[in-house]
Amino acid sequence: MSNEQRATEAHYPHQPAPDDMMREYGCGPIKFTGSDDALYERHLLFDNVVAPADIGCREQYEAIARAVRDILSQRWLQTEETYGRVNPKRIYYLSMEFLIGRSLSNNIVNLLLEPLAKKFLHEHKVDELAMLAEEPDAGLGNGGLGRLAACFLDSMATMQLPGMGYGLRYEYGIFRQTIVNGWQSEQPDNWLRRPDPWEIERPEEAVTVRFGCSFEVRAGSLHIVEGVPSNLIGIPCDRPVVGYGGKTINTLRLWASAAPDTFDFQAFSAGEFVSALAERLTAETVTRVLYPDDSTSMGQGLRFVQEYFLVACSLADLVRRFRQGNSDWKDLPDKVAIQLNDTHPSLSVAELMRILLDEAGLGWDEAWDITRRSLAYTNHTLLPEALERWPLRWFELMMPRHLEIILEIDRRLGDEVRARWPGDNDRLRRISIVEQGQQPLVRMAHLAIVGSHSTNGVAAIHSRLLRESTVKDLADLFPERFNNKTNGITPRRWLLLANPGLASCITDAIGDRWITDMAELERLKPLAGDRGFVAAVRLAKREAKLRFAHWLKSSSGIVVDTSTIFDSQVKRIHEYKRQLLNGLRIVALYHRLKENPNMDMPPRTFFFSGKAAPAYHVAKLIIKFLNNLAATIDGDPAMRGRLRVVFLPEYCVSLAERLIPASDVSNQISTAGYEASGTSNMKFMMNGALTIGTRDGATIEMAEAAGEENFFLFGLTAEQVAASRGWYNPGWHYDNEPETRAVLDLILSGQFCRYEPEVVDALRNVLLVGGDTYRHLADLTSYMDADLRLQSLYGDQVAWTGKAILNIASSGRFSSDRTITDYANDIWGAKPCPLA
Ligand code: 26V
Repeated sequence: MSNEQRATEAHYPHQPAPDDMMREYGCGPIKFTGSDDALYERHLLFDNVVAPADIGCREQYEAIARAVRDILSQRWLQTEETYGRVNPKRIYYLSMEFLIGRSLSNNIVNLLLEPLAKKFLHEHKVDELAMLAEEPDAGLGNGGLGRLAACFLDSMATMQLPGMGYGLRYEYGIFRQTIVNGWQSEQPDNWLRRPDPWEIERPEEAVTVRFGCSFEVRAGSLHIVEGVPSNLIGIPCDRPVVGYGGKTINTLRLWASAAPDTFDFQAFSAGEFVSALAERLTAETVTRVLYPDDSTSMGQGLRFVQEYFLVACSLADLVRRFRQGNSDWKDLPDKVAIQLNDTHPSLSVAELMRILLDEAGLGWDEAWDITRRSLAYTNHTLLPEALERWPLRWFELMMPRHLEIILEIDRRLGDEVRARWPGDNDRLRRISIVEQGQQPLVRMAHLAIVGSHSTNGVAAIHSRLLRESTVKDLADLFPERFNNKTNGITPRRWLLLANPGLASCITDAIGDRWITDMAELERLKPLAGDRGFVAAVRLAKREAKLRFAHWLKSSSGIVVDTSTIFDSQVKRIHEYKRQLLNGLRIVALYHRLKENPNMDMPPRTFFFSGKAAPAYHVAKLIIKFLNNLAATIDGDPAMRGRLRVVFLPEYCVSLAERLIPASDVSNQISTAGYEASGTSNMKFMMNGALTIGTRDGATIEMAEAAGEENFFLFGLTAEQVAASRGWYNPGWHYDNEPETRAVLDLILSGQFCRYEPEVVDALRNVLLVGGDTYRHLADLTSYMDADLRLQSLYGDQVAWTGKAILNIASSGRFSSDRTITDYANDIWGAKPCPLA
């Protein structure tokens, strides 16, 4: 039996025989088996009209994806039909971002079709990797927040929860990144250039969104035409969300914007016909592109329109669905839970109030009670610059009725504060929804907290800081609303699919129940000292490294040595995430090797990957520095076989799926108190990497679960960072720590930036002159200490792998199934609704 066969059979010991499967999926005459390929061939011929001789990978991909869609479509319909009949409490996850990645292999795995699909591909001589690579990543998100939304959808479907995602169908997802002379360059991500087999457009369920003004696009930006009301149409584009086991298939509904079809072309002359078409284009610009900046919101009117568009379409849609099965508005909170993914959809508070007041005709108190009990809000960041505040003026122009409602909410909030803290005007000012000033602003987090029944952070430390500092006044007023829900990731995509070698190792040891019950992984703990299991896990890591190295070489020509430690940091580039601190560590190691060429140090390969917001200059500078560092080290013969730095362009879900399983070391080194949770930290842990990191976000809970002795923790705590705010001086570290000084001297000498003095100046500014806001220098020494501990442990592969196994075994808590269970029980009050 080949390894491949073993792996797939080990995954799915209960795989039904093909005929059973046809019955189980209710697919009637449709067949998708190794022997009958009618479905595939029909799609090849009829969808693309290609002769067999001219079929390329893209046609193969489309035909296979459509065949898989055929298989799931009846089940998809049955899911919605069941929800309509049973009328359970439904969960609506509203998010401006869903970072989905590819769907074909995920859907095949979740439908338990993998063994059949493999056989089929083999028989049809399909080059599997090339075929799968034809599917573009659906990059409808910036990073953690969007990927979390996608993991949550997977968990809800797998747990048979009646959950639906609502988002926007961006024509252009997160920009594509290339590196030119070390600098990031951005290209548009035209991911829908080719037909997308996963998308079902449903024009019959379109909704109308009303604005108090009109819009026109001039010189590439959206301008408001005051006082002329206008409409936009939201067209649903649905995508299937296949739960593991293929039982429940939920829906992700993405809205595409368009102009209303009522435009009377007859009434216009030929010249105006063209301008009328231009108006259609303006309407379509609303969902044209994802905003690529995840840390500043000010001044982007189009973003504001996008947010309102998402809210208005989604609430109209879910209210319609509610009304189909229910007659009393009072029942809304018992039938509907709306989760707001950050403040981006927090206009929902005002929109739901508007619907209940103006359309349902309820009184304020009843409408307010229903609104609050239906909505819940998740906060994902404490960075003040990322907390949304929108000019009140925009509300006035675009949605005057909503503004009226918000001001009334604010007035009542003020009454409550005055009653509890008479005369405390400072508190009143801090707490109110409208921030007074030259240009009054609406604080969206305040609106979301006041207008919902639950506010949660995404890791214990983050939820505490949120309560104790960021929105302390609101937490004092409504303490019972605040709670924590530590993030999680789906083990289907991030272990079963991304790391088949490790997955089958685990299944061989403890069976396959872990796939849907990650607490099972605890049973691996006793095996951390088992020679056979240690050897199997080592082998799986070696295979994953080889697989990655092979892909890297074939796709980019870069050759890496798999016998070196693969040490990775992959995430958005942000100062607080401190890719620069990692760079300083590498310079320190380089310096040590230069000073002492015979030093005993295990050879390392450092991987970086991540995108910088196009307007975030320091983040782009960090990318440049890392690339320069990579080039200098590459060009130094003395470093050959000892140190290597690789910056992988175009970080995306698919790249993460390749690199994470291959990594030995995970860097989670944010300035403590800044990373709300992190989720790549969990992906690395689940894939058997050891973490070197700070006590921040969910990394704290991961170390607790695995035992601190199985982690490499270092650096200031969040309390120490906060306490040093008044007196921190990076110069002290330069003056008093010889290695810190040597590292900075090397960088400032221009060693890594020859003929680029502006890069050196900018780095000096970030690290020294500008005060080193993110404490790079304060943490460098303890980072180097942790790194030494790590190096020495790596020398003992059995001990290293033992710790990796303890990490894997403790990673069950960080499954998004656990997170979703907690949301369902504590916030939503929702239960599974299995199909008959
Ligand atoms: C803010 C803005 C401002 C307006 C322009 C577009 C935009 C897009 C995103 C954001 C908020 C970003 C917040 C965020 O991504 N937080 C991350 O959430 C992850 C999931 O909870 C968490 O693991 C990360 O630690 C946290 O940084």
